[in-house]
Amino acid sequence: MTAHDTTTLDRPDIDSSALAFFVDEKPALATFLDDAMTGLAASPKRIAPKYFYDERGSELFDKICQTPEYYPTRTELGLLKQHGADIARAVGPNCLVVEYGAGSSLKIRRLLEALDKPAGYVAVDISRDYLHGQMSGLADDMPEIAVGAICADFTKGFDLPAETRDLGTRKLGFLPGSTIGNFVPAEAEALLARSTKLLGKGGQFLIGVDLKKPKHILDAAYDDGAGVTAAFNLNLLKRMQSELGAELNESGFSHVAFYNGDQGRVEMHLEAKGPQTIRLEGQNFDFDDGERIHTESSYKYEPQEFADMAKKAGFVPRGLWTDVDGLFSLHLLEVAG
Ligand code: AVI
Repeated sequence: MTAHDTTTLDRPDIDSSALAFFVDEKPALATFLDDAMTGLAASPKRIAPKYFYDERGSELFDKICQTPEYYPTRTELGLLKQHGADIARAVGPNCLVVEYGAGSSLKIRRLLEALDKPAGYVAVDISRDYLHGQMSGLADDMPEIAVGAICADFTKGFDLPAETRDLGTRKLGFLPGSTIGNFVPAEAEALLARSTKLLGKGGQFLIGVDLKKPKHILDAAYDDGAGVTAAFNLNLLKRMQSELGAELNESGFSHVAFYNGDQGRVEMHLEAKGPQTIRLEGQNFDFDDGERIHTESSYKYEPQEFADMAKKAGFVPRGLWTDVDGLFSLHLLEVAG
């Protein structure tokens, strides 16, 4: 057995026939319980945004993307459609696309359709079953492209399997949705720097980055009128109750989201309405009235700011596409040297 396993060897329930490969690096899953205990004991209290995404959280995120206030998804899809030919020209033919995360397959489908004869596509995601389901569907729909998947935590680094060695003449990383914004800038830069090794000489990276903009637009995008984002944030408390057995009063907390211009980020918090206690594993975590749990930061970047970060990480900016309203950007970077 190598450093990774081919999942079909030990998961007979999974049919990988349409996939060129499915590699399971068996990423270590930090436990929700450990992280919740540590985060609630910290000051200020915090829980990492990755815990939003259980099944209900993922469904709520999909709904957020359809709210009129949350512009990133439709704007980025619009950019991929409008500038697909330019992106394809800049990238060149016969590339191997490596997607960091396996999010909305709509975006990758749009990109693969636009590119000039892409040789292959590899999705890397921590959520094994979701990854397998999404990628099998894509492989069925696009039989002309070799589609493979790697179950790994892309923030920690991963290797491409031997099956990709002869696929394409250069690599194109793809990280849409401004996922990069959910990392603090030093982590975002470190992620970019690590990716230069995987993408290699002449490798490129297409990254969706949300732009800085007037506060009222950002405040509304993260606090939609229908309350979907609020439900998404509060779902963390539901998960703590159902999965960790936490005792808490869900209606004793409210969703708070705002653009913090000094930090260049939208922050989401859960705020105590009056004194509250979360009891977890026999331990009480007390909240004063108005005390918050910081649940997410979503950094926004001016085009030049992001390009400067990319340069420090070892890339040369090669292309930039933004919409006419200045909401969202797509950066094409090339590994320097
Ligand atoms: C996944 N991520 C890029 C989203 C964002 O905009 O930071 C998550 C999200 N949080 C609230 N709305 C959307």
